[in-house]
Order: sequence, then C-alpha cells, then structure tokens
Amino acid sequence: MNAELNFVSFRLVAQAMPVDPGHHHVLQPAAPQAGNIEWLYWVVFWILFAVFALMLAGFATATAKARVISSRPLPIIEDEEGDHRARWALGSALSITVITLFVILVLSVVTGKRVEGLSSKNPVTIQITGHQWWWEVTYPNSQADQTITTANEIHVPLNTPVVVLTNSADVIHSFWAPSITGKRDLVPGYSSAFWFQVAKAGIYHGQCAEFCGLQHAHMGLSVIAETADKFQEWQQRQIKLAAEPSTSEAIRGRGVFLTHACLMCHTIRGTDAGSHLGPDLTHVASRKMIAAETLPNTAGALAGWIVDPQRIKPGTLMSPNPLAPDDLQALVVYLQSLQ
Ligand code: HEC
Ligand SMILES: [Cu+2]
Repeated sequence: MNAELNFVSFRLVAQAMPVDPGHHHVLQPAAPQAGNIEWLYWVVFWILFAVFALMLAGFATATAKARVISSRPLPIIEDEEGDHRARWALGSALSITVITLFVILVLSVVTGKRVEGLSSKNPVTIQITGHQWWWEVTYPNSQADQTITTANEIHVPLNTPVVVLTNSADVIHSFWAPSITGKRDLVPGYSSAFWFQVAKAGIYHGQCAEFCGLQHAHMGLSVIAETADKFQEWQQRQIKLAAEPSTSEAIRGRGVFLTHACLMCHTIRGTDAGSHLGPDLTHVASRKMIAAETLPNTAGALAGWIVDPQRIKPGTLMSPNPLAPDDLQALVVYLQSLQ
C-alpha cells in the first residue's frame, strides 16, 4: 500500500515538475561533427530530389506518348533504329545511376574522414561505459582521488576537444547525441575512441541507438555543454567526497543506505559503499534526471524508484526495496543532500 501511494505521488510530482531533458535534432547541429553530417544529409537529399523529379518527368512523358501510340495498331516490324535508341537510353540511365551512387559514396567517405579527423590539443577525456540500461561516465585522472564518476549526464566544456573512450559492460550499445555527432557503438571487451567538440552551450539529449534489451528505450543521456569556468566548477564539486549529512534525518538516511542492499550495488565515496553494479551516487543530487533520463530527480520520483524500480523499468538490475515509510523518507532526504 505504501509503495502504491508512493508510486502515485511520484507520478503526480513528475507531472507537476517538468524538467528540461535537453533536446536533439539531426538538422540543428551544435558541433562541427554534427555539422558535417548535416551537410551530407542535404547533399544526398537534393541529389535524390533531382532523381525523383527526373523520374517523374520521364514517366509523365512516356505516359503521354503511350496514349498517342495506343490509338494505332501495334507495328510488328523490325525497328533497328528504335532498338538502338532503347539501348542507348538504358545504357546512359545505368551510367548516370552508377555515377550518382559513386558520388554519394565518395561524399560519405569524405564526411566520415572529416568527422573523425578533427583534432586538437589538450582534450578532455571521458570514458563512457554502456550498461543495461544506463551510461557510466568517468573522467579519468592519473590520481585516483581526482577521478570523477557519474551517470547519464556528461558535462563538457565549450569549444574544447572531447575524447570519448567507449566500452560496454554487457551487450552492444550505441551512443548517439544527434546534435553533436554520429552514432558510436559501445562493444563489450572492445575499447574505441572518438572526438567531438561542442560549439553552442546547451543541454543536448542523447539516446542508446542499438537495441540492447527490454529497457533500451529508457536509456537516455544528456550532454551539458557549458563555459570552461562552469565546467571547472562542476569538476571541483564532483571530485569531492560525499557531503556529510547535517541533519538527524539525513544521518538516519545514510544509516538506512549502509544497512540495506544499496551498498552492494552503489558507491558513495566517503562511506563504506563502494560497489559498481549501479550508478555512483556520491553526487546524485547534482543530476537533473535519474534512471537514464526516465524520471526527474525529485523526492517523489526517488522514493518511487527506490521502492519499486521494476515497476518503472521492468528488468532493471536494481531490486525492489520495501522500506518502512520513515526509513524511506530519511533515505530520500539523505540522497537529496548529496549535491
Ligand atoms: C542489485 C543491485 C542494486 C541494489 C541492491 C540497489 N540498486 Fe540502485 N541502481 C542499481 C542499478 C543497476 C541502477 C541503474 C538503473 C537504470 O538506470 O536503469 C540503479 C539506480 C539507482 C538510482 C538512480 C541513479 C541515477 O543517477 O540514475 C538511485 C537513486 C538508486 N539506484 C538508489 C538505490 C538505493 C537507495 C538502494 C537501496 C535501498 C539501491 N539503489 C539498491 C542497482 C541496485
Ligand atoms: Cu540500448
């Protein structure tokens, strides 16, 4: 019953507080990589438009001619000149097709090269690991205590090259933030890398683009492109250990976290919880959304998620947590203090 109530209340809260999950648009590029892809899109679009128009014109001409001919008796005579013309027409149509396809092939190879070839000095390096069904995001640093780990929210500085190293913990996923660059597969056991560089500040939505199981559609992410100052501020906050709870309720909440199953799957740096099966929660309250952009990060949504995640994302690796109402309340207060 309690879970039921929580679920209803979190739905209400979720509806009442719309959160901007960012946007994405293939035709509104915010990065040179996406700009190149958009350019290719329009070139192919206009070539195909011309082909379509020519075909319609040819079809209309043939139909008009056929009407005139059909009123006469069919000629059953050798027509060498006609055969010659037909062969010529077929041959030229075939060559035009092959040439057109070849031009498109060359253009897409060139675009691919341009997308990959952009490079610059002093990149920010990010490791993205796909999980069923969320994104683990790490900013590696040679000093372990300077490494940042977060989930589903990728902060990047503007006009700075970003190198993304990819991997997957389970099945093949595909990273796709259409306003920024093309799709990149995340293949288990195989690390690869790609570049991007965002030119316009904003929140850009992304989505897993390779079917990866039941909750594939609920595997969203956002890329938050901000000024270098804001990015550094964010980094400094994320590097810190989890905030010490300051109220008695938050202290109780941390106790609940550390005495329940949570610590078998989650990390909160600065506490005994150090498992990596689920997202790092050290700064969970700093994120706008939870569960890979499925819910807004509000008290109601957190409570609903913790009690019965299977209801929200059936199949997720997080198990239900039937907590006493007071414990749940305290736990949510604690999680919300983890800025
Ligand atoms: C069996 C492992 C497991 C246990 C136990 C577990 N979780 Fe999770 N948790 C996960 C996984 C996996 C996800 C990611 C789910 C997704 O987004 O699809 C997750 C997601 C979350 C999130 C959302 C984080 C984000 O940024 O999206 C919160 C908050 C959370 N868990 C809190 C808890 C709390 C509190 C407990 C204990 C009451 C708990 N979890 C117990 C595995 C677990
Ligand atoms: Cu997927």
